Amino acid sequence: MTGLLEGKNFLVTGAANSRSIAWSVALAIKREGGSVALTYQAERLKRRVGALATKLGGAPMIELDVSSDEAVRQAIDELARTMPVLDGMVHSIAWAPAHDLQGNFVETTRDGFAQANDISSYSLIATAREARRLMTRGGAIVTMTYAGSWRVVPNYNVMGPAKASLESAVRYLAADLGPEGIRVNAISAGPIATVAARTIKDFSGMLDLLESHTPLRRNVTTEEVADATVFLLSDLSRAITGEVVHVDAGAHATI
Ligand code: 0WE
Repeated sequence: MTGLLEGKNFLVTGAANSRSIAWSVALAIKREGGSVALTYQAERLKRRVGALATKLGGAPMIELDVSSDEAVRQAIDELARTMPVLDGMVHSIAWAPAHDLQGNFVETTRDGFAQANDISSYSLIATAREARRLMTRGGAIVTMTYAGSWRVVPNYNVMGPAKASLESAVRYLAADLGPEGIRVNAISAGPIATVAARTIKDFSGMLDLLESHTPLRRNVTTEEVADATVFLLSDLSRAITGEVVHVDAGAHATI
């Protein structure tokens, strides 16, 4: 049995805990025979990500603060020591200040807007620019987005424009990096009760509603998002780039 990602090297960002989408992605890459390096945001998260890296059989761990160009450059330099050639990167990072994820969108703060775009969208550009240096035999970049980019989801607020910006960046990066054999795609996942999401007001009410209104009459799991990510990282998707794939039990078509 050979896996879809046999002999390939991947950088997976955003695995903060065992409920993170990125953690399921790391497990799925490993299952398909790929090698994984994990990033952690800062020293205070190193132990938690370290436990995940151990479960992956001792995956390399790299500190990555996406808010600094210099830190991103250094992180990829460090990655090059264990993975001189990279075949793909998974970007699973988003953040906005909690006060901008509730109330009226019209009250969105200038600073919250800037931070949401910096951490949730510009970070894809910055990491792609540096990762590209190691993607010398081509490869694939996959990021995570959400339908709040194109339809109004109560309380998603400032993250909506940030995800719209991210999806647009996917298309521009796909155009830029396509000639060197690097594909860039996004997965638009349905809502999942990750640690970050569970802090959100009325999140479980949204999951309940979807359960009765999606075509598949259910919500999605991180494992299902991970399997679609494996597809976009693998040669099975070799002619797909600049695309946003919905992994949402069909919600985009009906809700
Ligand atoms: O992109 C997201 C959420 C990302 C996120 C979550 C938090 C919570 C803690 C970004 N920033 C923060 N900042 C915090 O302080 N999702 C797709 C999940 C999500 O978040 C929502 C949703 C859904 C779905 C917020 C409101 C409404 C729906």
